[in-house]
Amino acid sequence: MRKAALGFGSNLGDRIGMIEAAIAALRDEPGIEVLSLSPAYSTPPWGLEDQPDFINSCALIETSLEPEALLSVCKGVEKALGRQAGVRWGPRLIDVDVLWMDGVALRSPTLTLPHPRILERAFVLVPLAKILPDLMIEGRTITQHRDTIDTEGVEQVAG
Ligand code: PH2
Ligand code: MG
Ligand code: MG
Repeated sequence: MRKAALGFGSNLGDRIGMIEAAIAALRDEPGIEVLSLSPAYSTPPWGLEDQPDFINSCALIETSLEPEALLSVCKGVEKALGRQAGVRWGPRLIDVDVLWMDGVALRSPTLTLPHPRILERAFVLVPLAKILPDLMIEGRTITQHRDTIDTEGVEQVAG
Protein backbone atom coordinates (compact mmCIF):
# COMPACT_ATOMS: atom_id res chain seq x y z
CA MET A 1 0.00 0.00 0.00
CA ARG A 2 1.17 3.49 -0.84
CA LYS A 3 -0.13 6.93 -0.02
CA ALA A 4 -0.99 9.16 -2.96
CA ALA A 5 -2.50 12.59 -3.57
CA LEU A 6 -5.22 13.30 -6.12
CA GLY A 7 -6.38 16.68 -7.41
CA PHE A 8 -9.97 17.40 -8.43
CA GLY A 9 -11.21 20.22 -10.65
CA SER A 10 -14.51 21.22 -12.23
CA ASN A 11 -15.75 24.38 -13.92
CA LEU A 12 -18.96 23.21 -15.61
CA GLY A 13 -22.34 22.18 -14.18
CA ASP A 14 -22.75 21.40 -10.47
CA ARG A 15 -19.05 21.82 -9.75
CA ILE A 16 -19.00 20.78 -6.09
CA GLY A 17 -21.45 17.96 -6.84
CA MET A 18 -19.13 16.66 -9.57
CA ILE A 19 -16.17 16.58 -7.21
CA GLU A 20 -18.24 14.87 -4.50
CA ALA A 21 -19.42 12.29 -7.05
CA ALA A 22 -15.81 11.62 -8.11
CA ILE A 23 -14.77 11.08 -4.49
CA ALA A 24 -17.74 8.75 -3.90
CA ALA A 25 -16.79 6.74 -7.00
CA LEU A 26 -13.18 6.46 -5.79
CA ARG A 27 -14.35 5.25 -2.36
CA ASP A 28 -16.15 2.41 -4.19
CA GLU A 29 -13.00 1.30 -6.00
CA PRO A 30 -11.22 -1.78 -4.73
CA GLY A 31 -7.64 -0.90 -3.91
CA ILE A 32 -8.36 2.72 -2.94
CA GLU A 33 -9.02 4.09 0.53
CA VAL A 34 -9.72 7.81 0.91
CA LEU A 35 -7.86 9.03 4.01
CA SER A 36 -8.56 12.77 4.02
CA LEU A 37 -10.03 15.56 1.93
CA SER A 38 -9.07 19.22 1.65
CA PRO A 39 -11.66 21.96 1.68
CA ALA A 40 -13.04 23.01 -1.73
CA TYR A 41 -11.79 26.28 -3.22
CA SER A 42 -13.06 28.59 -5.93
CA THR A 43 -10.06 29.33 -8.18
CA PRO A 44 -9.48 31.59 -11.17
CA PRO A 45 -8.84 29.66 -14.41
CA TRP A 46 -5.17 29.00 -15.03
CA GLY A 47 -3.58 28.46 -18.45
CA LEU A 48 -6.64 29.47 -20.48
CA GLU A 49 -8.24 32.46 -18.83
CA ASP A 50 -11.46 32.88 -20.81
CA GLN A 51 -13.53 30.24 -19.04
CA PRO A 52 -15.57 29.95 -15.81
CA ASP A 53 -13.89 29.76 -12.40
CA PHE A 54 -13.06 26.29 -11.15
CA ILE A 55 -13.76 24.48 -7.93
CA ASN A 56 -10.64 22.58 -6.83
CA SER A 57 -9.81 20.22 -3.99
CA CYS A 58 -7.37 17.42 -3.16
CA ALA A 59 -7.57 14.01 -1.50
CA LEU A 60 -5.01 11.92 0.32
CA ILE A 61 -5.57 8.26 -0.44
CA GLU A 62 -3.93 4.94 0.27
CA THR A 63 -3.77 2.53 -2.63
CA SER A 64 -2.53 -0.89 -3.65
CA LEU A 65 -2.66 0.18 -7.32
CA GLU A 66 0.42 0.86 -9.38
CA PRO A 67 0.68 4.40 -10.81
CA GLU A 68 -0.65 3.65 -14.29
CA ALA A 69 -3.53 1.60 -12.84
CA LEU A 70 -4.44 4.46 -10.51
CA LEU A 71 -4.39 6.86 -13.46
CA SER A 72 -6.75 4.64 -15.42
CA VAL A 73 -9.15 4.44 -12.47
CA CYS A 74 -9.14 8.27 -12.35
CA LYS A 75 -9.80 8.47 -16.11
CA GLY A 76 -12.59 5.91 -15.75
CA VAL A 77 -14.24 8.02 -13.02
CA GLU A 78 -14.05 11.11 -15.27
CA LYS A 79 -15.66 9.17 -18.10
CA ALA A 80 -18.39 7.66 -15.90
CA LEU A 81 -19.30 11.18 -14.74
CA GLY A 82 -19.73 12.35 -18.32
CA ARG A 83 -16.47 14.08 -19.14
CA GLN A 84 -16.03 14.69 -22.85
CA ALA A 85 -12.80 15.36 -24.72
CA GLY A 86 -12.00 19.07 -24.86
CA VAL A 87 -9.19 21.52 -25.41
CA ARG A 88 -6.06 21.43 -23.23
CA TRP A 89 -6.58 23.48 -20.06
CA GLY A 90 -10.16 24.20 -21.21
CA PRO A 91 -13.51 23.83 -19.46
CA ARG A 92 -14.33 20.45 -17.98
CA LEU A 93 -17.07 18.76 -15.94
CA ILE A 94 -14.54 16.86 -13.87
CA ASP A 95 -10.79 16.41 -13.82
CA VAL A 96 -9.11 13.87 -11.53
CA ASP A 97 -5.31 14.12 -11.58
CA VAL A 98 -2.70 11.95 -9.88
CA LEU A 99 -0.41 14.50 -8.21
CA TRP A 100 1.96 12.44 -6.12
CA MET A 101 2.60 8.87 -4.97
CA ASP A 102 4.86 8.11 -2.06
CA GLY A 103 8.33 7.08 -3.25
CA VAL A 104 7.41 7.27 -6.94
CA ALA A 105 9.36 9.35 -9.46
CA LEU A 106 8.11 8.50 -12.92
CA ARG A 107 8.14 9.85 -16.41
CA SER A 108 6.14 7.83 -18.92
CA PRO A 109 4.24 8.99 -22.03
CA THR A 110 1.01 9.04 -20.00
CA LEU A 111 2.06 9.98 -16.45
CA THR A 112 4.74 12.09 -14.76
CA LEU A 113 5.07 11.95 -10.97
CA PRO A 114 5.22 14.12 -9.04
CA HIS A 115 2.87 16.04 -11.36
CA PRO A 116 5.15 18.42 -13.31
CA ARG A 117 3.08 21.58 -12.77
CA ILE A 118 2.18 21.23 -9.06
CA LEU A 119 4.57 23.97 -7.99
CA GLU A 120 3.24 26.61 -10.39
CA ARG A 121 -0.42 26.19 -9.53
CA ALA A 122 -2.14 27.87 -6.61
CA PHE A 123 -5.26 25.79 -7.33
CA VAL A 124 -3.19 22.69 -6.44
CA LEU A 125 -0.83 24.01 -3.76
CA VAL A 126 -3.51 25.65 -1.59
CA PRO A 127 -5.65 22.50 -1.13
CA LEU A 128 -2.63 20.17 -1.13
CA ALA A 129 -1.03 22.13 1.73
CA LYS A 130 -4.12 21.31 3.81
CA ILE A 131 -3.67 17.55 3.52
CA LEU A 132 0.12 17.20 3.07
CA PRO A 133 1.65 20.37 4.57
CA ASP A 134 5.07 18.81 5.22
CA LEU A 135 5.47 16.85 1.98
CA MET A 136 8.87 17.71 0.48
CA ILE A 137 9.07 18.41 -3.24
CA GLU A 138 12.23 19.84 -4.78
CA GLY A 139 13.76 20.55 -1.39
CA ARG A 140 10.87 22.47 0.16
CA THR A 141 7.58 21.59 1.80
CA ILE A 142 4.26 22.11 0.07
CA THR A 143 3.52 24.81 2.65
CA GLN A 144 6.72 26.68 1.74
CA HIS A 145 5.94 26.41 -1.98
CA ARG A 146 2.40 27.67 -1.35
CA ASP A 147 3.74 30.64 0.58
CA THR A 148 5.97 31.71 -2.32
CA ILE A 149 3.32 31.80 -5.08
CA ASP A 150 0.48 34.19 -5.88
CA THR A 151 -2.72 32.72 -4.39
CA GLU A 152 -4.92 35.71 -5.17
CA GLY A 153 -8.50 34.74 -6.02
CA VAL A 154 -8.28 31.31 -4.38
CA GLU A 155 -11.16 31.29 -1.89
CA GLN A 156 -12.40 28.48 0.32
CA VAL A 157 -16.04 27.70 -0.50
CA ALA A 158 -16.74 24.50 1.45
CA GLY A 159 -15.14 22.49 4.20
N1 PH2 B 1 -7.21 22.75 -14.65
C1 PH2 B 1 -6.65 22.87 -15.83
C2 PH2 B 1 -6.37 24.16 -16.45
N2 PH2 B 1 -6.64 25.28 -15.60
N3 PH2 B 1 -7.41 26.23 -13.62
C3 PH2 B 1 -7.92 26.09 -12.39
N4 PH2 B 1 -8.17 27.15 -11.65
N5 PH2 B 1 -8.22 24.86 -11.87
C4 PH2 B 1 -8.02 23.72 -12.59
O1 PH2 B 1 -8.29 22.59 -12.10
C5 PH2 B 1 -7.47 23.83 -13.89
C6 PH2 B 1 -7.18 25.13 -14.38
C7 PH2 B 1 -6.29 21.68 -16.59
O2 PH2 B 1 -6.37 20.53 -15.90
MG1 MG C 1 -5.73 18.91 -14.42
MG1 MG D 1 -6.38 15.77 -15.91
